[in-house]
Amino acid sequence: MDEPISIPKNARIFVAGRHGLVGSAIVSLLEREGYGELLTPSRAQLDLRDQAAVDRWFARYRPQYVFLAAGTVGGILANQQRPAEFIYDNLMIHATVVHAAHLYGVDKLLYLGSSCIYPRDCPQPIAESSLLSGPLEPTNEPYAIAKIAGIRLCQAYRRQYGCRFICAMPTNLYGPNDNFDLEEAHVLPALIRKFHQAKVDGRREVAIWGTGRPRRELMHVDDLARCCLFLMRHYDATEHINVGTGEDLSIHQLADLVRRIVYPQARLVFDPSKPDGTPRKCLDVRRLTALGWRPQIDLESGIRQTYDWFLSHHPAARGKPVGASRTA
Ligand code: GFB
Repeated sequence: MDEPISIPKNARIFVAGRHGLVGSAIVSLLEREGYGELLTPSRAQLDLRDQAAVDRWFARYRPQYVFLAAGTVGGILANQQRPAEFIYDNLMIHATVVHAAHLYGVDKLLYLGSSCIYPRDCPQPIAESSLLSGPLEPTNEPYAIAKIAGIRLCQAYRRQYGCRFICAMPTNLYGPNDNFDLEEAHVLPALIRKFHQAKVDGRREVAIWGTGRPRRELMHVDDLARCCLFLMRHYDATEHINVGTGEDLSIHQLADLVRRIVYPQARLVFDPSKPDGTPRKCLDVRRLTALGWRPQIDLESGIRQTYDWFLSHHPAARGKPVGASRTA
């Protein structure tokens, strides 16, 4: 393990993407840990795609640590419908923040990618070394290319300027503050909302996109937040590092688990006109576990907790319309 760094409680820490699933979990964790100088500009206060604005902001606030969790994100359909936004926004956000972090001498930056950076058909579980070893999954290629560019960006700044920029690749995530919009969401929030709505409407059938055969690994975002802080303290290497549970299940099994938790009387109906996406995505997490880190939240408890959050916080649970997906 690398020599741990101690981040002072009064360090100025920039969490980019504080309103998104990941950024909000990192902010909550840092607050619980007693960090008092968090910098969390909203999208309206700072457009992270604008280099001049980002430079001015860094010059003024001088962050010492950066968690780069901002981006345009979404599930399989959103990726297919808005490829230009997914590649442009993410390329720009990574570039402006990484460049400013170098210009203004940030002590350490953690960049968050995604497990979709890996080739569609690579050996499972997916080792870090599989990066760029084959063609990508077409449903999210623009997003994946932006995320791969982000890794290479951090590595290039590290090599040329000696910046302490590190890269973590989380698996599919879920938890409080997720996007529950049915067109935009990832599978788990979409399933929670669909089963809930069917229960409210008294409908028995719930539509599951695709064949149900693809396999996914899911991790609770609070585990990811803990891991991000752990990596900020303990990891300082060029190579990106996978973050996951190392366990996956089929979409059919996942839908059945959500059914049991939300609406046991429901029946699953598969809709093969919708895309399956990549057949399997399960990360090899041996590099992370060798550092001594393990997730704490099992999938069933995580889904129960997320459903409780949905019921108490989300307008859709009360039948109101829901909003947008950009996390910056
Ligand atoms: O989570 P998801 O949208 O994205 O879909 P990916 C995962 C699987 O769940 C696919 C199925 O096989 C979907 O067809 N699925 C079943 C559903 N019912 C639903 C539903 O109601 N909504 C959704 N969304 N899916 C994303 C990438 O891929 O993963 C992103 O597109 C990102 O770029 C993210 O990398 C982590 O896992 O296929």
